[in-house]
Amino acid sequence: VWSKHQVKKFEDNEGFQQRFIGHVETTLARSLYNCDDLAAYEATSLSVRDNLIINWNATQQRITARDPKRVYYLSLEFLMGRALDNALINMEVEKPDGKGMESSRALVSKSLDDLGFRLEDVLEKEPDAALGNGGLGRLAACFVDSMATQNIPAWGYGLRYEYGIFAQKIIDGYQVETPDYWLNFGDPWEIERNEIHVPVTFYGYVDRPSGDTSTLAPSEWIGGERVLAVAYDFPVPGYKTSTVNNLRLWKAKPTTEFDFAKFNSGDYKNSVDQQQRAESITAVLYPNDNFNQGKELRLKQQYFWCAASLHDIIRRFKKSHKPWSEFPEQVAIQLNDTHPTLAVVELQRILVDMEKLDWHAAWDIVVKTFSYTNHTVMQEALEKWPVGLFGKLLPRHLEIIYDVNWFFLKEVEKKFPKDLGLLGRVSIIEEASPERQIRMAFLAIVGSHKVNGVAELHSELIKTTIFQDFVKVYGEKKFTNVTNGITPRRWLKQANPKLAELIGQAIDDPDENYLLDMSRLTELAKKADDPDFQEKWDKVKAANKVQLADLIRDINNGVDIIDREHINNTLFDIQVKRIHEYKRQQMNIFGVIYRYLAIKRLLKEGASIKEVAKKYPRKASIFGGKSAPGYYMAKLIIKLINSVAEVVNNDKEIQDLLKVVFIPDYNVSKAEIIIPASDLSEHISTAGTEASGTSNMKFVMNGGLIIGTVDGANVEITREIGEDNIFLFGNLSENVEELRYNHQFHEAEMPTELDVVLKCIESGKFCPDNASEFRPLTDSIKQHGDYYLVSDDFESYLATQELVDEVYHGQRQEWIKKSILSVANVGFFSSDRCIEEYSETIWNVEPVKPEE
Ligand code: 26W
Repeated sequence: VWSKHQVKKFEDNEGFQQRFIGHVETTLARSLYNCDDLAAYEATSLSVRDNLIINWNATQQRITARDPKRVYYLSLEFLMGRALDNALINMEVEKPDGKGMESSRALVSKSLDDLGFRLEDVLEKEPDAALGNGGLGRLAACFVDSMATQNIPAWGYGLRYEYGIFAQKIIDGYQVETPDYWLNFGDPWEIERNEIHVPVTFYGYVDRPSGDTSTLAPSEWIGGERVLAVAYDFPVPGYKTSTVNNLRLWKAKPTTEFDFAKFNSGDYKNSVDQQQRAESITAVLYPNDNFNQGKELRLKQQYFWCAASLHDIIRRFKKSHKPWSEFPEQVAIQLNDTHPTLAVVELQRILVDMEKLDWHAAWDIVVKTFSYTNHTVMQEALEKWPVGLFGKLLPRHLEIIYDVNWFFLKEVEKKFPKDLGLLGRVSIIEEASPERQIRMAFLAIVGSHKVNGVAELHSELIKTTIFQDFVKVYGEKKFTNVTNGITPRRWLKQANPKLAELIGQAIDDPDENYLLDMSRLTELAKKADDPDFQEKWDKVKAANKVQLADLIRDINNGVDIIDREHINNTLFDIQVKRIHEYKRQQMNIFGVIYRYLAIKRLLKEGASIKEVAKKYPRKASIFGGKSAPGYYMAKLIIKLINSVAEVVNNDKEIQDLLKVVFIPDYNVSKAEIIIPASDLSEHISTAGTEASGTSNMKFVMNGGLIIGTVDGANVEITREIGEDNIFLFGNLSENVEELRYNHQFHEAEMPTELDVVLKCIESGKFCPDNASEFRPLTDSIKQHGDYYLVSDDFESYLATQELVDEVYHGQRQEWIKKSILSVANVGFFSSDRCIEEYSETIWNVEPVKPEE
């Protein structure tokens, strides 16, 4: 009887249109006659969501029934971007001829057309879900896509920030932050689950009811402040599968409990205020990338999220009535950096205090459950919490950490009896002044069975630098590598549909099954020398460059910066990523200044523009990225880029040979336009500082070539695509320490090229009103030890850029061949490969496939 009443998915034009109109007229309470693109976006999303929810339910039921081991990916950031186009691509409907399935995108596009809307315009109405800073958050988004695609029973857990990463405006060349209130029109993709709410406690004190004084005995934490965590679910559809996984984000709400003590004392206002404060916990994403500020509210966010997520995970585990000892066979929890490390402590607290397990039995379960991914070696990014602040907010957790540390150090002492220095170095508690600090990375290592870095070089580096002593204690085996990857669905198919289609034709896979097995791209290599194919390849790139030129024109109030006539003859040289001194955008803009001055000098010496163009052919230098609001030097770099753009772009004498563009508010949806349009992209961090990088992979997957240092995943990209197809330069990471040491103790030795550039900046050429504006940037190199080694790498950077020009302008067919061969060998960097590696070597989980 019930099956008759089952909700049905839309399967054809008519079905979609019925749903769409239904949502317009009832859910949105509008009529089709006053339905604008925004309403059409909402109604389309709700219609698509209906289908996803049906598959979501089926997926969850299947998993409950089979009860396999599940993965929980804990990340404080999920940089999802837009959902609709991705859902349309991933979700399948039956082909009109009834022979098999196809992506629903064409169907929905056609249906919308009939109703008088253009899908492209409708898609543009969706705001980005920008709940992340950069690499780490986007990696989490790629991973949930791949886990769904591979039918891994996996949930993501995070926070539902009201404000994502700020929107960046550029005013007079300076970054200005404005709030990203992304939920303004409501979010059709979220399912509010008011019935799933978890109380979370802070502050208070610890009591031991047994009268036992040992902190190892079950204890009771009598909390002070209490808030509720309410679940919001976001469906995560896999590609060419009916699996729909879940991303659960928590929102903080006041409890319905009321502080009667305050109320009765007449302090009604304060009582309400305190409740209001609850919501501030999930109000805003911290906008720091690779920098630890140590704010109490951030610790509150972390505990709020870990406590709610663990409660949820344990509730689900308890449904299967298995003994606690089997918890690690049912549950794998991945810590995305140290941000969720409190979950380790919370699980131990639940097992000891609530479930009354023996301390050591509990700890054994904890360690088997967790694993930790490190994403950075930068000292200033490593999380540490002062014990005072921590103990006030989480008194019982502090006790547990001390006990964990005590047993850990005892173990170390047994193994290395005479090494007192070692004990101090590996202690989870740092004896620092003015106050002791908890080293979260060390806690994460001790509380996990596996620790991984995100690219081979990085994974080696953590073993020899920040975690060296832990290798001594635990041995090599605990430390492993899983090189990052990206989802080819979003970063090839969605961002670059023309290239995806051309590839499908070339390798005789029109249904684009290669997006599930990127090793099949190697078949492209056969075509690398085929002039017809090269021409088609080049045409796709040219079309994508036109789209980027359109975006740049729109940003510039409708005025073109890049000469339309010469787009396919202009090298698009792109660096888009968070602005950070270690990523060296300053070196890039110094290179641009050098080029500009060189062009000017040749002209002055009487060369014709044609002659100049031989040495310095057309180039557009394109930048984008946000700076942390409090990061002074990064903001100054943004200002310098904009100031240089102002001078260069308005210099008539150089006749469009060089253009400089800063694209404001770089985000996922802008990346989807920018990345497919690159000829060359820059990944030029000081060797040893960029853990992996993931945009490098995205650019290569879209047929762009790379100029880069021997750092992060650039190393493996080189190995996969071949060293002929990448432009590497600069010092190696093993020499960085010595080079830095030399800078400290010797007079700065400036290469003449850099000297010319720095002097020009200091002359006030780019800031006539305030000639010393950029002094901090030039001083950091000349006076303050050049920590990021710009002076050591600048000459080889310039020389390599010259080589780039020669190949791009002098041997275009060679260039295109390199581009094709790169894509042919980029398969390794699919995040599907990452998820396979995590599943096999860290999580020990298997797919749960839907029945065919
Ligand atoms: C505590 C402040 C803070 C905030 C964010 C510290 C550290 C972070 C992140 C771990 C920084 C980050 O996003 N790291 C990047 O992670 C990417 C995914 O693994 C790598 O590709 C990048 O190289 C790395 O910088």
